[in-house]
Amino acid sequence: MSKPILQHIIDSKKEGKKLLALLLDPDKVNLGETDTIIQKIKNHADLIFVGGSTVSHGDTQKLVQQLKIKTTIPIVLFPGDTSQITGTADAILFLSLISGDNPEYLIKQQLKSVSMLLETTLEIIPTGYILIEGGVETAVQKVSETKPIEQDNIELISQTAITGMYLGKQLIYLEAGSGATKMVSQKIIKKVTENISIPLIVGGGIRTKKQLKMAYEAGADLVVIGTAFEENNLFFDSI
Ligand code: 1GP
Repeated sequence: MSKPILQHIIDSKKEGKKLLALLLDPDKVNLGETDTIIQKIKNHADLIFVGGSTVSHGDTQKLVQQLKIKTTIPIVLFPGDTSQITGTADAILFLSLISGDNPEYLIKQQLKSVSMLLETTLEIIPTGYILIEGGVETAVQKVSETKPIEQDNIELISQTAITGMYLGKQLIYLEAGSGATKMVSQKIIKKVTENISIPLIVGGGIRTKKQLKMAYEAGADLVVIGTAFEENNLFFDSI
């Protein structure tokens, strides 16, 4: 992929091509397994997201370095904390948790990261991150100390997404949380895509081929899969 990653996502949306990202949590990946992981996903995943709510810089850096040696699939940081920033990746989702009111995740972590980012060539992708209730209390809820928006509050979810777009975010990410028992509903995805013109990422609790299809059909441009692959590394073969 020679063009910048955001442009690739925008172009794919225009062409109606749906994208898939594998999320790897450095806490859960054994570095010896990276060859196998790449083998299992290479014909399926368009992007690899790396990040987690609690991982350290060292773990993230080692995993990204290993992946860069083994694959040309772009590596996008999906950091839970500034400490996870490493310049060896290709891009970073510069997240702002716009569904919550915790200044730490709205602006402070971002500000703390700037001196590090200035030292890298990472492509920086401004992303409005919206936490949706996913059936269980997920790590991101605990760490960010913010409440997710209830799934039936579609109007608020939609208006939050529009607010993110008006603030200049280039992507909106609807997140049910890793390991969610309930994915973001089709109704929500549909309503949000109808109201924003920027690409939409959906993740959290998508564990079957049927759910993946449901997310795409409702309008998701990019779907993120983490837990389903952790539990079954043949997951991508089934899609
Ligand atoms: C989490 O959206 C991602 O940030 C993926 O969630 O682990 O439930 O697939 P899962």
